[in-house]
Amino acid sequence: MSKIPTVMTGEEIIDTSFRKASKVNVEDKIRVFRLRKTAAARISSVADTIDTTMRGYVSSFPNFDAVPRFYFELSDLLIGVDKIKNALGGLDWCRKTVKKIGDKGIKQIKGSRNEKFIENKKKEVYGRISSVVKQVSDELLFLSNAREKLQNIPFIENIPTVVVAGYPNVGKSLLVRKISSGKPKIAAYPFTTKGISVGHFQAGYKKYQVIDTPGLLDREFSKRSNIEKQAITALKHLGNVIVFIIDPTTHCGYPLDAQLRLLNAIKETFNIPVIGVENKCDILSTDSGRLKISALTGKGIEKLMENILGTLRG
Ligand SMILES: Nc1nc2c(ncn2[C@@H]2O[C@H](COP(=O)(O)OP(=O)(O)O)[C@@H](O)[C@H]2O)c(=O)[nH]1
Ligand SMILES: [Mg+2]
Repeated sequence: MSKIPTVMTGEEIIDTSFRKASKVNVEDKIRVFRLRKTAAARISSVADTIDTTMRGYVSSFPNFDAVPRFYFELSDLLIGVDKIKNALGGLDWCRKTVKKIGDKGIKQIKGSRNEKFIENKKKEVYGRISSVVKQVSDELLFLSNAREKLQNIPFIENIPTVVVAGYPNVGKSLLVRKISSGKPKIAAYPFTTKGISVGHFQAGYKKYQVIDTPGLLDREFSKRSNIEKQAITALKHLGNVIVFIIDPTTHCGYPLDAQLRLLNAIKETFNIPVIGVENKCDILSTDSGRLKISALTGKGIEKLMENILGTLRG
């Protein structure tokens, strides 16, 4: 997906294209021919600029029929995919209509030797083009806002994905960092002020993705706002396995029973495998029978990875 360029307002598009066209001049020794050719070339320039600009906008927006599901869900939730499609359809209509008006005007001008007619016709065509562009002002404004929002949606790939969940401070970020080969990318997250972090790791020839979604799977569901609930729904389409981290030391600040309740809620909400692990085993190692790791020292991580890969490979 290409970066979406800044979307201009209708007025800006009109100004830019008319200003550019005003610099176009065509020479001819005969005055009326010079005026005629110049008027035609200017109209053609205006129509081309508008056509190119709007085409550029349309092609820079992602093809929502092909984006990863999670991206689609979030776009739909935050902006509305149909609304984007309709607005882009409006731009297509606009550039085609502008082209038609331009072509027709040029034809009429080319058949005339009357200076006054040529000048008036050019003015008329300019006026009609302006009004068509103004008709998509709302769409342009909408797309300009949509662009901002889309750029904040982390682009998550369609590859096997491990979602890391658990209460705050249990060690999620540290684990994501520990098991990612590169540095996890932190992307702005549209639902909370926290960043979502996305890391990758490789096993054999296959690439996997591990993500930490602070603010989403780290609290009881009943306390969720509507938008968070929908974001959690979007997560359902994303993850192939959830690693739920428990901090038995409770240094994280949350009692063990609350952590276990959240674990159960997540198991009930998601119908994908959930692996419950106890972190910070360098401080406290219980006899719970759950997998024990230390994201700090790396202890148990290898075992966890085996477990994750075993689950992903089914
Ligand atoms: N002793 C110890 N501390 C840990 C371990 N994992 C995380 N921590 C610490 O716990 C705190 C919270 O970790 P963080 O990864 O930010 O938790 P998150 O809020 O779940 O992402 C940090 O101070 C970490 O250094 C661990 O295995 N052992
Ligand atoms: Mg964190």
